[in-house]
Amino acid sequence: MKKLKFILPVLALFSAIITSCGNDDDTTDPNFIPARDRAEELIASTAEVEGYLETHFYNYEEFASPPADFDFRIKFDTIAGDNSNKIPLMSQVDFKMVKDRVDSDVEYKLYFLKVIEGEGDRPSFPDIARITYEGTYVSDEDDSIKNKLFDSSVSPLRFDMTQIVNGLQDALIEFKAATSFSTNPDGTVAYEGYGVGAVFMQSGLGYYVNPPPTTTGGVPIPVYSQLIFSFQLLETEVGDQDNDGIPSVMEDINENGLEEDDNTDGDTLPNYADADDDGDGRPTEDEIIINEDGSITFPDTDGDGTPDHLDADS
Ligand SMILES: [Ca+2]
Ligand SMILES: [Ca+2]
Ligand SMILES: [Ca+2]
Ligand SMILES: [Ca+2]
Repeated sequence: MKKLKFILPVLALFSAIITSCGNDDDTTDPNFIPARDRAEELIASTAEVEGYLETHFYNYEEFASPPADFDFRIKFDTIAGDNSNKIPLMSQVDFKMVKDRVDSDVEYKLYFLKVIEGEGDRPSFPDIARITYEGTYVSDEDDSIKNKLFDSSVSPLRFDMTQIVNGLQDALIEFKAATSFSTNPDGTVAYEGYGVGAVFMQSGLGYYVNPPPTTTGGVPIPVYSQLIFSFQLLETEVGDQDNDGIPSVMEDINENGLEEDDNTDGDTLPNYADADDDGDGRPTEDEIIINEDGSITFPDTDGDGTPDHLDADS
């Protein structure tokens, strides 16, 4: 029985796992250094991630026979000394191929560790997730800063998955949330059946040249750092970021699992963030019909095969 108590959840306002919208191309700055080629960096960063996986292990023995006070959190350590016979992460991870969000020709082998898949609902990529997490970075350039903690929360925080680092978004959809939770008389929340995992991402799926500013007590993250997140996936809700009545997962028009590259009217807002998807001045919510059972009907008034909310002349 996997059960854990948490203090009352709070809303995440400031957290390093939120991606910044930095500008890689400020060529007016005299000190401007062009960002490294993403395809070349892919090779170096993958080697660094794989080097970590070969030389580190996690507390799999604790998960196999949990001590009475076990907190079901993943801990990593180096395979050395007393631990030299431990099974390396490389033998225990899964991987999948995921696309770079900037250069669609670049594809990453994203490694993730599925310790406990979870038994509740599986989030879609643009959903809302409540998680606990620990984020560290790996940097080969300075051994003294290898595997540094930069952000964590043992209290559950609620995140819009479209706003967090891409590699974490890609990993969370491989897990399931808790089956149930209950509030104890002392105000703590107990979850059951939640997912526990980790992801080991190349910098291109993390911050690349735009690490978040240092938060109080945190350490600055070097550019091009590989990131590791371990997490517990506790709750998930369907995301409708633009509140137009269409769940964001249904606004992935090209069905490629990315929310940011679908933009019917070609304005500055992708469809999942655009309350008037075709730019015809009629809000999307007025061009669809939400039925009593929650299903959505998409009228096609002019019968041209394009539903009204994506049709600028209808
Ligand atoms: Ca929407
Ligand atoms: Ca898409
Ligand atoms: Ca929309
Ligand atoms: Ca229309």
